[in-house]
Amino acid sequence: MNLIRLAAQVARRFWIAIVLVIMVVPAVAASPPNILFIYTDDQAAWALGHNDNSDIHTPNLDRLAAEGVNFSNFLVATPVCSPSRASLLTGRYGSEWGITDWITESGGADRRNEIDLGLDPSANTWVRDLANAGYKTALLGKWHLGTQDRFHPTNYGYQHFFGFRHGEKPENPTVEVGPERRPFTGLTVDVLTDEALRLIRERDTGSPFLISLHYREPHSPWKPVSPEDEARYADKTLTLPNPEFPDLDLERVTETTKAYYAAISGIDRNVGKILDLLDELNLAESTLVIFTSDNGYNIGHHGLLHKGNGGWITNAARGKPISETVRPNIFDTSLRVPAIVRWKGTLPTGATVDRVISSVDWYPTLLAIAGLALRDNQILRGHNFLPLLRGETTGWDDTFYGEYSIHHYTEADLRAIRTPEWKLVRDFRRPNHDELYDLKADPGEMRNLIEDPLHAATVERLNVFLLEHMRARGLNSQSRRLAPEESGTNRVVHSD
Ligand SMILES: [Ca+2]
Repeated sequence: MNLIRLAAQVARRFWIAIVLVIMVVPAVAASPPNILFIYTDDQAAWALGHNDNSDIHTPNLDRLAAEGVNFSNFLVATPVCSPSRASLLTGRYGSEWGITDWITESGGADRRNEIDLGLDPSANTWVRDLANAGYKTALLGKWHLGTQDRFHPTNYGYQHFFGFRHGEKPENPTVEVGPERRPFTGLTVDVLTDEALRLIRERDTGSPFLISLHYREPHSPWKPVSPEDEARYADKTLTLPNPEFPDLDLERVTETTKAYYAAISGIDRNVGKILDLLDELNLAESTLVIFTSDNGYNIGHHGLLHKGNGGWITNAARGKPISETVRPNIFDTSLRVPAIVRWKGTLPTGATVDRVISSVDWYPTLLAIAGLALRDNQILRGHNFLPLLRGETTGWDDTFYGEYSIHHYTEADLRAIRTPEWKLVRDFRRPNHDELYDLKADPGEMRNLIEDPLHAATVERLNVFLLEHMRARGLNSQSRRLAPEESGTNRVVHSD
């Protein structure tokens, strides 16, 4: 009897212990998932089938969205490469690291020499946090946060680098592999995918992996693409965003859009290979797949071609240098990127989240997904959106802050505050270039209301809001870029 009573007591305590453990375990999977972070270059949210584009062929990405959570308002902090990538990795704004425009390898008539500029290697990155927690980490593809050795991706938490420190051609790339720079034959998008497939096949089964797959596509130049991807659009009549825009160069808009779509279909074809392999290896439920990009894009939107440093794609601008036609901007089309998160068996499927998310929100979210805590007193500008991924809808602030201090081609210091109703863009460098958009009545941002006396009080209110937002975070209204006399020297400019 005593033995039976003792056994019952032990069993009761055991179950109580089990219940307590369940209560204190964070609301993530028991073991951290593999993370496949697919990051394209210059990909607008509007250029995907599941985002209501019936012209483009993206069946694999559409499948990913159908099996995961799709964000319809995911914005990047700065609408060009390098500062956006800095915001992704550090959870802070590019200006805080002295990176406000895309980093150039060489100077020129209309751009500065920034070969010695890069992300501060002492910056906290979520990649390093994951590596320290036992993840096997790899970066495949484009880096663009400094070309000098001290800015090498392996100094920021990536254990394996197979890629290029700056841009690369769409075909026959030269890829840095360990100490070598090795020539490859074939399309760059295919070459990077082959390496991702190899890493997944040869993974260390005792550790979770992080593979950051940073495709160079669909960045210009778009061609060559594979014949099958090109053929899809050759004879297709496209729906153009705003063909009535005055003097729009419709021929160029059409040809550019076709090339852009073909490059994205090339990405889609490769994403399909990876999703198939995850299924084949039974890794779909233990691998979180993310698909997103570093900035949005315009092809005829607002009469522009390109991103935050877009230039007029009008007949009058044809043949003119960029410096004469560039239109610095922080339009939603330049900011809004695709964002899909799939975690089979853990997150909802086929869900769409329309809350406003920023690229600075990735850092705390990825740590939460991996079950890791932030450092004490760590400065981060973003917030953990894992609750939104799980379907929770309360407690999220939709205020968005964006910045772009352009200094190649032209100069402007754009700072924006965006609420669900309004967007105010201030240009702290150029007088009379501020903008106000009524996002409810004019989501396409076609009517700048900054001079409308009816909205003077709104401008004033938003301006106070913007300045307070910046002041509270110590953010600058001016760029921290290299002065002209410093170009080409060995100085790295920090924000402190
Ligand atoms: Ca980019």
